[in-house]
Amino acid sequence: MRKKMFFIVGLLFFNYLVISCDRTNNQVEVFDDNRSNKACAENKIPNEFIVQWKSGKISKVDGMSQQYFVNDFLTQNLDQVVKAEPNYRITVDSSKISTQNSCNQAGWHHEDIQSQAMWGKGHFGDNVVIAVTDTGIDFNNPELFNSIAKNPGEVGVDENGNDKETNNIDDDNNGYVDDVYGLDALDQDMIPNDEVGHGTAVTSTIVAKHDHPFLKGIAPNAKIIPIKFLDNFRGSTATAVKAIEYAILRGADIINASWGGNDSTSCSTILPDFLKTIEQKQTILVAASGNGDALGRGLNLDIVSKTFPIYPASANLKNQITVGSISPLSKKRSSFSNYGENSVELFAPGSQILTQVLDSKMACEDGTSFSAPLVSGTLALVMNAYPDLNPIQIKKVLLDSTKKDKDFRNLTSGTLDLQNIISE
Ligand SMILES: [Ca+2]
Ligand SMILES: [Ca+2]
Ligand SMILES: [Ca+2]
Repeated sequence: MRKKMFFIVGLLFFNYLVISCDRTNNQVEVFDDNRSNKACAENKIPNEFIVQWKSGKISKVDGMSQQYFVNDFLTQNLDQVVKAEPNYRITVDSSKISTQNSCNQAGWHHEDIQSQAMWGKGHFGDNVVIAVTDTGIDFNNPELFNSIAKNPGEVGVDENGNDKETNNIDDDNNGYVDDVYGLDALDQDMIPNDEVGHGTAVTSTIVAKHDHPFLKGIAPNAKIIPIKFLDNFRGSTATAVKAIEYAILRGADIINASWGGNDSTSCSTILPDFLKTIEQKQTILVAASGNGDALGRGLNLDIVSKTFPIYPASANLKNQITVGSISPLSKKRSSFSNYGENSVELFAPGSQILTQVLDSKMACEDGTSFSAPLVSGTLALVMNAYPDLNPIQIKKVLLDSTKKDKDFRNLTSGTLDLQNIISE
Protein backbone atom coordinates (compact mmCIF):
# COMPACT_ATOMS: atom_id res chain seq x y z
CA MET A 1 0.00 0.00 0.00
CA ARG A 2 2.72 2.40 0.96
CA LYS A 3 4.62 1.42 -2.13
CA LYS A 4 1.64 2.12 -4.40
CA MET A 5 1.02 5.55 -2.86
CA PHE A 6 4.62 6.47 -3.52
CA PHE A 7 4.24 5.36 -7.10
CA ILE A 8 1.13 7.48 -7.64
CA VAL A 9 2.64 10.55 -6.03
CA GLY A 10 5.83 9.97 -8.00
CA LEU A 11 3.88 9.67 -11.24
CA LEU A 12 1.94 12.84 -10.53
CA PHE A 13 5.14 14.68 -9.79
CA PHE A 14 6.70 13.32 -12.94
CA ASN A 15 3.70 14.44 -15.00
CA TYR A 16 3.87 17.88 -13.54
CA LEU A 17 7.55 18.10 -14.40
CA VAL A 18 6.88 17.05 -17.98
CA ILE A 19 4.12 19.60 -18.40
CA SER A 20 6.08 22.46 -16.93
CA CYS A 21 9.25 21.59 -18.87
CA ASP A 22 7.24 21.33 -22.02
CA ARG A 23 5.72 24.73 -21.50
CA THR A 24 9.06 26.36 -20.75
CA ASN A 25 10.61 24.80 -23.82
CA ASN A 26 7.84 26.11 -26.03
CA GLN A 27 8.30 29.58 -24.65
CA VAL A 28 12.04 29.40 -25.14
CA GLU A 29 11.46 28.24 -28.68
CA VAL A 30 9.25 31.20 -29.61
CA PHE A 31 11.03 33.84 -27.52
CA ASP A 32 14.49 34.78 -28.74
CA ASP A 33 16.26 37.13 -26.37
CA ASN A 34 19.68 37.18 -28.09
CA ARG A 35 21.04 38.13 -24.69
CA SER A 36 24.59 36.91 -25.35
CA ASN A 37 25.23 39.78 -27.74
CA LYS A 38 26.28 43.07 -26.12
CA ALA A 39 24.99 45.29 -28.93
CA CYS A 40 21.61 43.57 -28.70
CA ALA A 41 21.46 43.95 -24.94
CA GLU A 42 22.26 47.66 -25.30
CA ASN A 43 19.67 48.24 -28.00
CA LYS A 44 16.83 46.36 -26.34
CA ILE A 45 13.98 48.75 -25.52
CA PRO A 46 12.82 47.93 -21.98
CA ASN A 47 9.36 46.42 -21.65
CA GLU A 48 8.71 46.34 -25.41
CA PHE A 49 8.39 43.18 -27.47
CA ILE A 50 7.42 42.16 -30.97
CA VAL A 51 5.26 39.20 -31.77
CA GLN A 52 5.07 37.46 -35.12
CA TRP A 53 1.63 35.83 -35.19
CA LYS A 54 0.61 32.74 -37.13
CA SER A 55 -1.88 34.98 -38.97
CA GLY A 56 1.12 36.72 -40.57
CA LYS A 57 0.65 39.88 -38.55
CA ILE A 58 3.54 41.41 -36.64
CA SER A 59 2.68 43.58 -33.66
CA LYS A 60 4.33 45.34 -30.78
CA VAL A 61 3.38 44.39 -27.22
CA ASP A 62 4.50 46.78 -24.51
CA GLY A 63 3.97 47.97 -20.97
CA MET A 64 4.97 44.73 -19.26
CA SER A 65 8.14 43.24 -17.84
CA GLN A 66 9.96 40.54 -19.79
CA GLN A 67 9.04 38.05 -17.07
CA TYR A 68 5.35 38.89 -17.39
CA PHE A 69 5.54 38.89 -21.19
CA VAL A 70 7.13 35.44 -21.33
CA ASN A 71 5.31 33.75 -18.46
CA ASP A 72 1.87 35.26 -18.91
CA PHE A 73 1.33 36.89 -22.29
CA LEU A 74 3.22 34.33 -24.37
CA THR A 75 1.87 31.40 -22.35
CA GLN A 76 -1.69 32.54 -22.93
CA ASN A 77 -1.13 33.06 -26.67
CA LEU A 78 1.37 30.31 -27.39
CA ASP A 79 -0.81 28.51 -29.93
CA GLN A 80 -1.05 31.66 -32.08
CA VAL A 81 2.57 32.81 -31.93
CA VAL A 82 5.36 31.98 -34.38
CA LYS A 83 8.08 34.02 -32.71
CA ALA A 84 8.62 36.78 -30.21
CA GLU A 85 11.61 38.91 -29.30
CA PRO A 86 12.51 42.19 -27.58
CA ASN A 87 11.89 45.33 -29.64
CA TYR A 88 15.32 46.62 -30.67
CA ARG A 89 16.22 50.26 -31.25
CA ILE A 90 17.13 51.41 -34.78
CA THR A 91 18.67 54.87 -35.08
CA VAL A 92 19.66 57.11 -37.94
CA ASP A 93 23.40 57.11 -38.62
CA SER A 94 23.95 60.62 -37.26
CA SER A 95 27.72 60.41 -37.77
CA LYS A 96 26.90 60.91 -41.42
CA ILE A 97 24.71 64.00 -41.09
CA SER A 98 26.62 66.93 -42.44
CA THR A 99 27.00 70.38 -40.97
CA GLN A 100 28.89 71.71 -44.00
CA ASN A 101 26.64 73.82 -46.17
CA SER A 102 28.59 73.50 -49.42
CA CYS A 103 30.51 70.83 -51.31
CA ASN A 104 33.83 71.28 -53.11
CA GLN A 105 32.66 68.73 -55.61
CA ALA A 106 28.98 69.74 -55.70
CA GLY A 107 27.09 68.25 -58.60
CA TRP A 108 29.82 65.73 -59.50
CA HIS A 109 27.47 62.79 -59.04
CA HIS A 110 25.25 63.64 -62.00
CA GLU A 111 28.31 63.86 -64.26
CA ASP A 112 29.65 60.60 -62.92
CA ILE A 113 26.46 58.65 -63.52
CA GLN A 114 25.55 60.64 -66.69
CA SER A 115 22.09 61.63 -65.53
CA GLN A 116 21.66 63.84 -68.58
CA ALA A 117 21.46 60.73 -70.78
CA MET A 118 18.07 59.90 -69.25
CA TRP A 119 16.89 63.47 -68.64
CA GLY A 120 17.68 64.29 -72.29
CA LYS A 121 15.21 61.61 -73.36
CA GLY A 122 12.49 63.21 -71.23
CA HIS A 123 12.62 60.72 -68.37
CA PHE A 124 12.18 62.54 -65.06
CA GLY A 125 10.32 59.94 -63.00
CA ASP A 126 6.74 60.95 -63.91
CA ASN A 127 4.02 58.67 -62.50
CA VAL A 128 6.43 56.70 -60.33
CA VAL A 129 5.91 56.60 -56.55
CA ILE A 130 8.88 56.17 -54.21
CA ALA A 131 8.34 55.55 -50.51
CA VAL A 132 11.13 57.05 -48.43
CA THR A 133 11.33 55.14 -45.13
CA ASP A 134 13.43 57.49 -43.00
CA THR A 135 13.11 60.41 -40.58
CA GLY A 136 10.31 62.11 -42.55
CA ILE A 137 10.59 65.30 -44.59
CA ASP A 138 10.60 69.02 -43.81
CA PHE A 139 6.93 69.94 -44.38
CA ASN A 140 7.95 73.60 -44.64
CA ASN A 141 10.03 72.89 -47.73
CA PRO A 142 7.58 73.64 -50.57
CA GLU A 143 9.63 71.74 -53.13
CA LEU A 144 9.50 68.52 -51.14
CA PHE A 145 5.94 69.08 -49.95
CA ASN A 146 4.74 69.45 -53.53
CA SER A 147 6.45 66.16 -54.43
CA ILE A 148 4.33 64.13 -52.02
CA ALA A 149 2.14 61.45 -53.60
CA LYS A 150 -1.19 62.25 -51.97
CA ASN A 151 -3.16 59.13 -51.13
CA PRO A 152 -5.93 59.06 -53.78
CA GLY A 153 -8.21 57.23 -51.33
CA GLU A 154 -8.11 60.12 -48.87
CA VAL A 155 -8.73 63.08 -51.19
CA GLY A 156 -11.94 64.51 -52.61
CA VAL A 157 -15.36 64.71 -51.00
CA ASP A 158 -17.11 61.94 -49.06
CA GLU A 159 -20.80 61.01 -49.34
CA ASN A 160 -21.72 63.60 -46.72
CA GLY A 161 -20.01 66.37 -48.65
CA ASN A 162 -17.04 66.53 -46.28
CA ASP A 163 -13.41 66.77 -47.31
CA LYS A 164 -11.92 63.26 -47.09
CA GLU A 165 -8.57 64.74 -46.08
CA THR A 166 -9.94 65.96 -42.78
CA ASN A 167 -13.21 64.03 -42.19
CA ASN A 168 -11.66 61.85 -39.49
CA ILE A 169 -12.69 58.75 -41.49
CA ASP A 170 -10.44 56.05 -42.95
CA ASP A 171 -11.97 56.52 -46.42
CA ASP A 172 -9.78 53.95 -48.20
CA ASN A 173 -10.08 51.49 -45.32
CA ASN A 174 -6.32 50.90 -45.09
CA GLY A 175 -6.23 51.12 -41.30
CA TYR A 176 -5.13 54.77 -41.16
CA VAL A 177 -7.51 57.70 -40.71
CA ASP A 178 -6.86 60.68 -43.04
CA ASP A 179 -3.45 59.41 -44.21
CA VAL A 180 -3.27 61.97 -46.99
CA TYR A 181 0.53 62.38 -47.19
CA GLY A 182 2.28 59.56 -45.40
CA LEU A 183 2.81 58.01 -42.00
CA ASP A 184 4.64 59.05 -38.85
CA ALA A 185 5.14 55.69 -37.12
CA LEU A 186 7.02 57.37 -34.25
CA ASP A 187 4.41 59.90 -33.16
CA GLN A 188 1.57 57.80 -34.60
CA ASP A 189 0.11 60.56 -36.71
CA MET A 190 -0.19 61.20 -40.44
CA ILE A 191 2.32 64.07 -40.71
CA PRO A 192 5.81 62.57 -41.08
CA ASN A 193 7.61 65.78 -40.15
CA ASP A 194 11.41 65.51 -40.12
CA GLU A 195 13.12 66.61 -36.91
CA VAL A 196 16.58 65.32 -37.82
CA GLY A 197 17.21 66.27 -41.47
CA HIS A 198 18.29 62.88 -42.78
CA GLY A 199 15.02 62.02 -44.53
CA THR A 200 14.83 65.51 -46.00
CA ALA A 201 18.35 65.12 -47.44
CA VAL A 202 17.61 61.66 -48.85
CA THR A 203 14.33 62.87 -50.37
CA SER A 204 15.89 65.96 -51.96
CA THR A 205 18.49 63.70 -53.61
CA ILE A 206 15.55 62.14 -55.45
CA VAL A 207 13.08 64.95 -56.14
CA ALA A 208 14.80 68.37 -55.84
CA LYS A 209 13.78 70.52 -58.82
CA HIS A 210 16.39 71.56 -61.35
CA ASP A 211 16.52 75.27 -60.54
CA HIS A 212 19.84 75.06 -58.67
CA PRO A 213 23.08 74.38 -60.63
CA PHE A 214 24.36 71.59 -58.36
CA LEU A 215 21.41 70.45 -56.31
CA LYS A 216 19.28 68.52 -58.76
CA GLY A 217 17.11 65.56 -57.91
CA ILE A 218 17.74 62.46 -59.99
CA ALA A 219 13.99 62.02 -60.60
CA PRO A 220 12.44 65.48 -60.03
CA ASN A 221 8.98 64.45 -61.28
CA ALA A 222 8.69 61.28 -59.19
CA LYS A 223 6.27 61.40 -56.27
CA ILE A 224 7.31 60.41 -52.79
CA ILE A 225 5.52 58.90 -49.82
CA PRO A 226 7.33 60.19 -46.74
CA ILE A 227 7.32 57.59 -43.98
CA LYS A 228 8.89 58.53 -40.68
CA PHE A 229 9.94 55.65 -38.48
CA LEU A 230 13.24 56.69 -36.98
CA ASP A 231 15.10 59.61 -35.44
CA ASN A 232 18.15 59.80 -33.21
CA PHE A 233 16.70 57.55 -30.54
CA ARG A 234 13.09 56.35 -31.05
CA GLY A 235 13.10 54.04 -34.08
CA SER A 236 12.82 50.28 -33.60
CA THR A 237 12.20 46.99 -35.34
CA ALA A 238 8.50 47.57 -34.70
CA THR A 239 8.44 50.99 -36.40
CA ALA A 240 10.59 49.69 -39.30
CA VAL A 241 8.05 46.94 -39.98
CA LYS A 242 5.20 49.47 -39.79
CA ALA A 243 7.03 51.75 -42.24
CA ILE A 244 7.55 49.10 -44.88
CA GLU A 245 4.06 47.66 -44.40
CA TYR A 246 2.68 51.14 -45.02
CA ALA A 247 4.82 51.65 -48.15
CA ILE A 248 3.37 48.42 -49.54
CA LEU A 249 -0.19 49.34 -48.50
CA ARG A 250 0.16 52.55 -50.49
CA GLY A 251 1.43 50.63 -53.53
CA ALA A 252 4.87 52.25 -53.73
CA ASP A 253 6.79 51.27 -56.88
CA ILE A 254 10.09 51.66 -55.06
CA ILE A 255 10.95 51.66 -51.34
CA ASN A 256 14.09 53.55 -50.34
CA ALA A 257 15.78 52.31 -47.15
CA SER A 258 18.79 54.47 -46.25
CA TRP A 259 19.10 52.88 -42.81
CA GLY A 260 20.03 49.74 -40.92
CA GLY A 261 23.77 50.24 -40.74
CA ASN A 262 24.13 49.89 -36.99
CA ASP A 263 24.50 46.78 -34.88
CA SER A 264 20.91 46.46 -33.73
CA THR A 265 19.22 45.19 -36.90
CA SER A 266 21.23 41.95 -36.58
CA CYS A 267 19.50 41.26 -33.26
CA SER A 268 16.10 40.69 -34.78
CA THR A 269 15.02 37.48 -36.48
CA ILE A 270 11.50 38.78 -37.07
CA LEU A 271 12.72 41.68 -39.26
CA PRO A 272 14.41 39.41 -41.86
CA ASP A 273 11.37 37.10 -41.83
CA PHE A 274 9.19 40.11 -42.54
CA LEU A 275 11.53 41.47 -45.25
CA LYS A 276 11.31 38.10 -47.01
CA THR A 277 7.59 38.73 -47.56
CA ILE A 278 8.44 41.75 -49.75
CA GLU A 279 9.57 39.33 -52.46
CA GLN A 280 5.88 38.63 -53.13
CA LYS A 281 5.10 42.32 -53.68
CA GLN A 282 5.24 44.42 -56.84
CA THR A 283 7.92 46.76 -55.57
CA ILE A 284 11.71 47.18 -55.45
CA LEU A 285 13.50 47.67 -52.15
CA VAL A 286 16.64 49.81 -52.41
CA ALA A 287 18.94 49.57 -49.38
CA ALA A 288 22.08 51.45 -48.40
CA SER A 289 24.96 49.01 -47.89
CA GLY A 290 25.96 50.79 -44.65
CA ASN A 291 28.83 53.00 -43.55
CA GLY A 292 31.33 50.56 -42.11
CA ASP A 293 32.44 49.87 -38.57
CA ALA A 294 32.72 52.23 -35.59
CA LEU A 295 35.87 53.73 -37.11
CA GLY A 296 34.15 54.27 -40.46
CA ARG A 297 35.97 51.48 -42.29
CA GLY A 298 33.85 49.73 -44.90
CA LEU A 299 32.99 46.12 -44.13
CA ASN A 300 32.67 43.10 -46.39
CA LEU A 301 28.96 42.43 -46.03
CA ASP A 302 29.35 38.89 -47.39
CA ILE A 303 31.38 38.05 -44.29
CA VAL A 304 29.58 40.28 -41.80
CA SER A 305 26.19 38.93 -42.85
CA LYS A 306 27.07 35.45 -41.63
CA THR A 307 27.31 36.60 -38.01
CA PHE A 308 25.93 40.15 -37.73
CA PRO A 309 23.73 40.81 -40.75
CA ILE A 310 22.71 44.41 -41.38
CA TYR A 311 19.06 44.69 -42.41
CA PRO A 312 17.76 45.44 -44.92
CA ALA A 313 21.21 45.55 -46.67
CA SER A 314 21.90 41.86 -45.98
CA ALA A 315 18.42 40.57 -46.81
CA ASN A 316 19.33 39.64 -50.41
CA LEU A 317 15.75 39.67 -51.71
CA LYS A 318 15.01 38.99 -55.38
CA ASN A 319 13.50 42.44 -55.74
CA GLN A 320 16.13 44.22 -53.68
CA ILE A 321 19.11 46.33 -54.70
CA THR A 322 21.80 47.11 -52.12
CA VAL A 323 23.97 50.09 -52.94
CA GLY A 324 27.47 51.08 -51.86
CA SER A 325 29.17 54.48 -52.20
CA ILE A 326 31.73 55.98 -54.59
CA SER A 327 33.95 58.93 -53.69
CA PRO A 328 34.47 61.84 -56.13
CA LEU A 329 38.24 62.13 -55.67
CA SER A 330 39.36 58.56 -56.24
CA LYS A 331 36.32 57.52 -58.28
CA LYS A 332 36.63 54.38 -56.18
CA ARG A 333 34.68 53.03 -53.22
CA SER A 334 34.26 55.58 -50.43
CA SER A 335 36.43 54.29 -47.56
CA PHE A 336 33.39 54.00 -45.24
CA SER A 337 31.21 52.07 -47.69
CA ASN A 338 30.35 48.44 -47.08
CA TYR A 339 30.84 46.14 -50.08
CA GLY A 340 30.54 42.48 -51.02
CA GLU A 341 30.32 40.43 -54.20
CA ASN A 342 27.14 38.67 -53.05
CA SER A 343 25.48 41.29 -50.86
CA VAL A 344 25.95 44.59 -52.71
CA GLU A 345 24.56 44.94 -56.24
CA LEU A 346 26.32 48.11 -57.34
CA PHE A 347 27.94 51.35 -56.24
CA ALA A 348 26.72 54.91 -56.79
CA PRO A 349 28.04 58.30 -55.67
CA GLY A 350 27.67 58.76 -51.91
CA SER A 351 30.37 61.24 -50.93
CA GLN A 352 30.06 65.01 -51.35
CA ILE A 353 26.39 65.01 -52.32
CA LEU A 354 24.80 68.44 -52.01
CA THR A 355 21.33 68.07 -50.45
CA GLN A 356 18.60 70.05 -48.78
CA VAL A 357 18.20 69.73 -45.02
CA LEU A 358 15.84 71.29 -42.46
CA ASP A 359 14.67 74.91 -42.89
CA SER A 360 15.47 74.79 -46.64
CA LYS A 361 19.21 74.92 -45.90
CA MET A 362 21.78 72.90 -47.82
CA ALA A 363 24.33 70.37 -46.65
CA CYS A 364 27.18 68.40 -48.17
CA GLU A 365 26.51 64.79 -47.31
CA ASP A 366 28.61 61.64 -47.15
CA GLY A 367 27.15 58.18 -46.72
CA THR A 368 25.64 55.20 -48.49
CA SER A 369 22.35 56.84 -47.39
CA PHE A 370 22.81 59.10 -50.43
CA SER A 371 23.90 56.38 -52.85
CA ALA A 372 20.63 54.50 -52.30
CA PRO A 373 18.28 57.36 -53.33
CA LEU A 374 20.32 57.91 -56.51
CA VAL A 375 19.50 54.32 -57.42
CA SER A 376 15.85 54.65 -56.28
CA GLY A 377 15.45 57.72 -58.50
CA THR A 378 17.23 56.03 -61.40
CA LEU A 379 14.80 53.11 -61.15
CA ALA A 380 11.98 55.64 -61.59
CA LEU A 381 13.65 56.82 -64.81
CA VAL A 382 14.05 53.21 -65.97
CA MET A 383 10.33 52.67 -65.28
CA ASN A 384 9.62 55.67 -67.53
CA ALA A 385 11.81 54.23 -70.29
CA TYR A 386 10.40 50.70 -69.93
CA PRO A 387 6.85 51.12 -68.61
CA ASP A 388 5.84 47.49 -69.26
CA LEU A 389 8.55 45.74 -67.27
CA ASN A 390 7.95 44.18 -63.86
CA PRO A 391 10.17 44.95 -60.82
CA ILE A 392 12.50 41.99 -61.43
CA GLN A 393 12.98 43.02 -65.07
CA ILE A 394 13.54 46.66 -64.07
CA LYS A 395 16.20 45.53 -61.61
CA LYS A 396 17.88 43.50 -64.35
CA VAL A 397 17.97 46.48 -66.75
CA LEU A 398 19.68 48.53 -64.06
CA LEU A 399 22.22 45.88 -63.09
CA ASP A 400 23.03 44.99 -66.71
CA SER A 401 23.90 48.61 -67.43
CA THR A 402 26.53 49.25 -64.76
CA LYS A 403 29.91 50.64 -65.73
CA LYS A 404 32.33 47.77 -65.14
CA ASP A 405 35.43 48.15 -63.03
CA LYS A 406 36.91 45.03 -61.52
CA ASP A 407 38.11 46.98 -58.48
CA PHE A 408 34.55 47.40 -57.32
CA ARG A 409 33.75 44.52 -55.08
CA ASN A 410 30.07 44.04 -55.72
CA LEU A 411 27.79 41.67 -57.62
CA THR A 412 28.04 43.51 -60.94
CA SER A 413 31.63 44.73 -60.44
CA GLY A 414 30.15 48.01 -61.46
CA THR A 415 28.78 51.47 -60.81
CA LEU A 416 25.58 53.25 -61.70
CA ASP A 417 25.65 54.46 -65.31
CA LEU A 418 22.60 56.03 -66.93
CA GLN A 419 24.25 56.34 -70.34
CA ASN A 420 24.27 52.55 -70.63
CA ILE A 421 20.63 52.22 -69.63
CA ILE A 422 19.29 54.26 -72.47
CA SER A 423 21.51 52.68 -75.11
CA GLU A 424 20.09 49.22 -74.50
CA1 LIG B 1 -6.79 55.65 -44.87
CA1 LIG C 1 -10.44 60.69 -44.43
CA1 LIG D 1 4.18 63.89 -36.89
